[in-house]
Order: sequence, then structure tokens, then C-alpha cells
Amino acid sequence: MATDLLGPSAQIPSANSGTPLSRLEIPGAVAEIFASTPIIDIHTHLFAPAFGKLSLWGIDELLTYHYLEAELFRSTSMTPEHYWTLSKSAQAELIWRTLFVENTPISEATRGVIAVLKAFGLPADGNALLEARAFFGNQSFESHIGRVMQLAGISDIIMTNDPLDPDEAPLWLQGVAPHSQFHAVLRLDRILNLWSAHWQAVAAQGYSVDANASAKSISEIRRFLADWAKRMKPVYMACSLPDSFAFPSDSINARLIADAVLPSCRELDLPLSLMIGVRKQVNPRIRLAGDAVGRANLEALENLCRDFPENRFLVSVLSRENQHELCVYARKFNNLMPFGCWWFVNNASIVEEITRERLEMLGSSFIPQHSDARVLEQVIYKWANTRRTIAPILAESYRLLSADGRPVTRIDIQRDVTRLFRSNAETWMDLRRRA
Ligand code: FIX
Ligand code: ZN
Repeated sequence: MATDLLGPSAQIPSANSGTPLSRLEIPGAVAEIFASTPIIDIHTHLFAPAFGKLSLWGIDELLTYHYLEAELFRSTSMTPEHYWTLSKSAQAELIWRTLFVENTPISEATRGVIAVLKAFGLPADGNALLEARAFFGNQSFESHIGRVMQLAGISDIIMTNDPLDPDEAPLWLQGVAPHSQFHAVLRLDRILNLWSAHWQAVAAQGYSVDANASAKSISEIRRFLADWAKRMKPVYMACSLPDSFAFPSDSINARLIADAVLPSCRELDLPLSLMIGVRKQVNPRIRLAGDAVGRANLEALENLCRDFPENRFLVSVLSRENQHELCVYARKFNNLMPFGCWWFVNNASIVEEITRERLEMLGSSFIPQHSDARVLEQVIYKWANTRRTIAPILAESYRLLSADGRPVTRIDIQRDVTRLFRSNAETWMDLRRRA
């Protein structure tokens, strides 16, 4: 298993893998190959063990996930203000009682917790919380990570790392031991979206920048990015952008992207990941759960891909209405890689729709999914859901290909699954960047 995970992603075809599959054999072959191909999870909010308490895991963290907090506030009379005064364990107990006992856990996020309990052979009835706490309390995090990644069928976890985060940045400045399966990403939201609130934090790290992001600031930000790239060895730079994102424009955000971030990405040979369409904090009372979605004008992306052909753009869009446009733009620009069904579109009914049109329009030249996991064990259900939802859609593509006159073999299926969930990512980002 280890060599498969780390070596080139090509799999050794078995004896009969070149034999054409019958229409009835295709779904089983797809499900089997999908289950046995380790996935590279290209976007998460997980941390390697070296980041200590930043790494969230265990039942209380699973229950207080912001997806569940959003659902809690629809089913409880408790105010958010009161909820935030509770301890983590009291919050978890309220969510368990409200969403898993007093109501049936049928939403995608509540079903996820049930699936995690099942994966560890834990009960899911009313008293499950105590038993789950005892179970997770007995795990050593290091070995637990290995088991969770095995259960999820993933080989690599790509983190989200913020050089201005007050808890995380000091750890990097002290020096963080690398981990072979966790890869860093240089996340730039505070710099690109909240410059007025965070330029002083950049200055405090020793870079002479100013509130207007003047020309001097631009070269200093490039120095900042180069220093952090040396420190983190990121596999890409990233930023989420609002639905109002416009490019080109004379906003600080657009200027920093054009004059600092894109040149640095070219110099460092790193893709830039743009996650477009979030409306931050439409309801700040519920904190992380308070973000929403808006349809973006993707002409900004068109301009970026056309005007910066030397840059690679890894893009995910939050609005359902933007998905088709993203697919079409990917047919126009080969420096654009669509990835994932992000956040509010990460529900089976919409993942089906998005994945079907991407297969029809892009073949296997996209990255279908990422987990966006914030709590370690979430990768178990998020990837089980992805395999369950996408395998039949892939199988349908092969049934149609076979019906159209070209037989399909296990070799075909293995090559496509490997490309979709491994080599597209490996080609776009150098996962073994340790020099
Ligand atoms: O910007 C992002 O990376 C988003 O994924 C997060 O901000 C969001 O809170 C989330 O967890 C979505 O699943
Ligand atoms: Zn995310």
C-alpha cells in the first residue's frame, strides 16, 4: 500500500484488466477501483500533529462543526449569544440532543457524524455520546491519523495555512517538522481581502508595507511571500474571494493579485487557488456558520486566465449557478483546473449534477472533489459520500461509451480514476516539494 501511495500514480494492471467489461460488470469494476485508489485531498482545514491544538479531532469537535451549528440554530430556541457562552462539551451535548435525539439526523452533515461512529464500530443511539467520548479519549493522535486516512482511502492531506493567523504563524516561525502526508498551502485571505485590517501584521513581521499597498508594499509583499514559501514549502497559494470579486479593478485586492501574488507564483512555480463566491458573515451572530453564497461574475476569472497565461489557476466556485460557466472557461483555458464541489454545493444532489456536466465537457481533465474537512474524522464520511455519489456517474459514462461502440476495460477505469483523484493534482502541484 505505502509504495502505491508514494510512487508514481500508475497502478499495475491485473491479468484480465485489458478485457472488455460487459454492461453489467462496469458499475462493480468502477466501485472497486474507486475504493482501492488512494485519493489526494487537495483542500482541507486539517493540520499535521506538529500543530498541536490546531488539529481538531474527536466527537466534540465533530458535533460542533459549523455546518451542524447552522442546523442547530434552526431547531433550538437558544440564542447564538447564549450558545457561545457554553463550554465545548456543553455545546456538543446540545447539538447531539437537538439534532440526533430530538430530531432524525437526515441532513448530509448529521449523517456524516453517524457514518463516522459506524466506521469505528460505535453505537449511534441516544447514549452514543458518552461511549464515543471514551473511545476517542483512548486514541493516540499519531496512530489515529493513520487509521483515519486508511478508512477514508486518502494518501495525502493538503492543509490551509495562514501566515497571519495569531495561533498558527508563531509555530511556523519557530519551525514545524514536515509530515510526509500533510502538505502546506499559503493562504492569503487576510492579505488580499482584509488588507486594511491586516497590513500592520505584515509590517510587524518586518516588512515595510503601508495601508495603501503602495509600490514599495508590493515588492515587500513579494519578499513576504518568498520568505513564507521557503518556510512552508507550499504546494499552492490560495484565497477565497467574494461574489463581488472583479478583475481587473483598482481595488487593493486586484492590484495585489496582479502585481505581487501572480508574479510570485510564476517565480515559485506554484498554482494559485481561487475559491470564488462566498458572502462572508451575512449573519455574524453564528460566526463561522454565518457565511453565505452569491453568484459571481466569472468574467474576472476569464480575464485572469487570458491575461496571465503563465499562471496556473486551481478554481472552485461556491454558487450552483456558476458551475456551468466554470466548466466552459476550463474548455477555453488550459491554465484553469476546476476542482471540488465546495461547501454549499457539496451535497449529493448537486455533486451529481456538477460531476456529470464536468465529465461531459472536460472528460477526466478536472479534480472532482476535495473534503474541506475541519475535523480529522470528517474525511471518512466526506470521501465515502464522494465515492458513493461519483462512482455511478462514472459508470454511466462508461456504459454510454460502450453503447456508442468502444469497449471499456479496467485499465481505462483505473487510468481515469487515478487521473481524476491523483495525477491531475500531482501534475499541477509538486507534492514531494521538500528540497
Ligand atoms: O474558505 C474556505 O476555505 C471555506 O472552505 C471555509 O471558510 C468554510 O468555513 C468551510 O469550512 C467550508 O466547508
Ligand atoms: Zn475550505
